[in-house]
Amino acid sequence: MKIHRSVQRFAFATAICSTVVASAASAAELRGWNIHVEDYPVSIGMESFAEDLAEKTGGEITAKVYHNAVLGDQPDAIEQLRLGVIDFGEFNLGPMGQAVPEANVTSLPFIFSSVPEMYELMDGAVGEAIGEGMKAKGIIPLGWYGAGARSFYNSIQPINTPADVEGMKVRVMSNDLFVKMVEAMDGNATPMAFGEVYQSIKTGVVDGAENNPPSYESTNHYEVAQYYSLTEHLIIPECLCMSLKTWEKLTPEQQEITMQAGRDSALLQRELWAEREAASLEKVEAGGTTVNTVEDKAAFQDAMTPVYEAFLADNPDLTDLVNMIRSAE
Ligand code: BDP
Repeated sequence: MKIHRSVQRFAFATAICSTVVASAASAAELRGWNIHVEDYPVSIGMESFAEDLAEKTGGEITAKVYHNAVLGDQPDAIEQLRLGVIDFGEFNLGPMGQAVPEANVTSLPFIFSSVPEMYELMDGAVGEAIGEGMKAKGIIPLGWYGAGARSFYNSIQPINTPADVEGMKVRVMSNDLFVKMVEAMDGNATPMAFGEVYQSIKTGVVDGAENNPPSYESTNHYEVAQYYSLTEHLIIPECLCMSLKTWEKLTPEQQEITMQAGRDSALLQRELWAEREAASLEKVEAGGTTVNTVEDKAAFQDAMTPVYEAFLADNPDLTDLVNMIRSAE
């Protein structure tokens, strides 16, 4: 019911905006997409963004965050954002890569050497280049959120070498690059919606998946896949973004407030992220997960050579961006 009412309200406000003046945006309650549970660092960041917007615009802009992917799965939500059906959302640059080629560079395995390096580069020229690519596709980045490093987990055995992935059925996010990544280790990759993974592992449709500790924990995947191996093969940034269609309805002053609120919420989220990561690892270990470190990460990095070769052959214009990241100190 609530969703319907706000859709109607939004449609009404949109109609006014297009015929009267930009400030009519104040009549709409913005709809925000989020895939995570309510107490997740991303969710808390988004709620603080919504509160900030309302407060700093004196109630001219109000926003509601819809958690738990109730507004749809991530690839669909990105399309809806571009269409302006969803006003804002927090997205992983993995699924974003389908629409924004520049975002794909961050989905290359081991491209960032650490999470602090990722933040530094995203806050600088790399983030700017990716942001330009997003804008060209109708998406305005407001703040770069963090999602730590993703590692493999499964119900069969600890992973120590790429050969341990051979023949394993692994769920990946929707993006060809992740299929290629798993195939480079002779595993079988299945792209699948986040919300379907628990049941799929439980019923043996897949043997496991890969994600950061907070997502592995918050989804309870650790209950059904009790080997978590710290391969840390992907460090993919996330983005609090607004639809260009919504953005264009804001006054310059409202845009400035929105941008600042987005940046501030990212700083909060990054802080909360570090705490949650430690707490999640503790929780899954207490819940019976065996966590193993991976001594020979270079073996996994070497296995990714064909992924890079294919990517650069398909996207020669992204070579500079890839090199900009790889050459960072
Ligand atoms: C989480 C990301 C979320 C992705 C999810 C996934 O925060 O955006 O949808 O992984 O694996 O870490 O689908």
